Amino acid sequence: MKLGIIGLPNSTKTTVFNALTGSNRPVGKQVTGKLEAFTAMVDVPDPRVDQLVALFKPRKTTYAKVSYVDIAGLGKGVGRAGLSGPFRNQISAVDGFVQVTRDFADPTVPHPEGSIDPVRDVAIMDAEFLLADLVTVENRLERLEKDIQRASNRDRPAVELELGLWPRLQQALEAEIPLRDLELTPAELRVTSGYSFLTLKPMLILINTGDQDQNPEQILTYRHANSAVATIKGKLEMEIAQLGGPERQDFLEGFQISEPGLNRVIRISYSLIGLQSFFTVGEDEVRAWTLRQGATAVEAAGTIHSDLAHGFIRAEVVNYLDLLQSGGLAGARAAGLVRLEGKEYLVRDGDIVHVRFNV
Ligand SMILES: Nc1nc2c(ncn2[C@@H]2O[C@H](COP(=O)(O)OP(=O)(O)OP(=O)(O)O)[C@@H](O)[C@H]2O)c(=O)[nH]1
Ligand SMILES: [Mg+2]
Repeated sequence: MKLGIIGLPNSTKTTVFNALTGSNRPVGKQVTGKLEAFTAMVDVPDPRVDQLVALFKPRKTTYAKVSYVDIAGLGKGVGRAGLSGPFRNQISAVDGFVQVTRDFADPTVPHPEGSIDPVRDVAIMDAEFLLADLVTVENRLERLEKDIQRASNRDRPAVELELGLWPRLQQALEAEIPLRDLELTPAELRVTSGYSFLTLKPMLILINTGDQDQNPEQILTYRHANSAVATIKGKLEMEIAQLGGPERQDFLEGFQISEPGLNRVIRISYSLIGLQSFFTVGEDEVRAWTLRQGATAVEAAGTIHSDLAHGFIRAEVVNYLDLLQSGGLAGARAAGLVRLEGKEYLVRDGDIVHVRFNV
């Protein structure tokens, strides 16, 4: 699962990338116009895992993971010009976006628009994405005319569906409504899935407030489906992320920071792209596994190993809080807090799952 970091030139994308991933990419280097993409994987910080580790003292601890890509070279005009091949490839491959925007003044950091205005900056990037999607829709509409004439009776239903769908997408985009705001049926979503629409992907607006503590809602409102707004102190968080383990701990304790602000940002972006975690526990390993929200117990089993899905009998499920409060699995069982669930059980975020299976 991958999130693409986008934003205007010099909007502090690479700084945020370094903060989120602990990487050490050079910042302040203008690379505008040239495509560069760097990917790094990070652990999703999860206090629930830490609590389970304290209880089980396992030999190994594994957190859920998410990747970030620093996609440089995206600026004003890309939508109109059409996204070129390599850009398209980078951008299509992500499951969601982190749009970085600046809300701090610093004369040594020039802004491409000449002033600080996060609302305007977000509107510029959004306009490019809306336009890129509109170009895609219009191309498809043109070809659809020909497909209608050629369609056999068997293909009719599919063509009819598209005939209903594409003009709706066009209208929305022309009205500057991102496609994620539309209520599309599963069948319609399947049709759109081959086109990697940018405005269909989840969007986290991340405002770099420099040294200031600020409420994101006071800077801008962004009321769209599958979207969120958060703030980050970019440079500070980057410096903290680049400290080694013990130094980092000292720093956080020194400033009485309970956890780095970016942990929250990582968690928001993880759930925004439709992911949740379930856990497996034991003396060998405490592990967080990534699962789509709305997935079933047998899908959870398959995430661990395909054998567990094939031979699935039942899943023993207990909420992590119940487990912690009863001091372990034995206690939770004795208290009747461990449930036996079948294949179709919808796994919930924070479930501890133990799969019983046959090989
Ligand atoms: N004062 C201040 N400067 C910052 C902060 N965060 C980043 N910067 C500076 O902003 C400049 C641009 O940062 P980058 O992270 O390179 O921005 P970018 O969006 O990756 O730039 P391009 O990839 O060239 O488009 C650098 O000089 C950073 O040091 C911050 O919180 N406060
Ligand atoms: Mg950069």
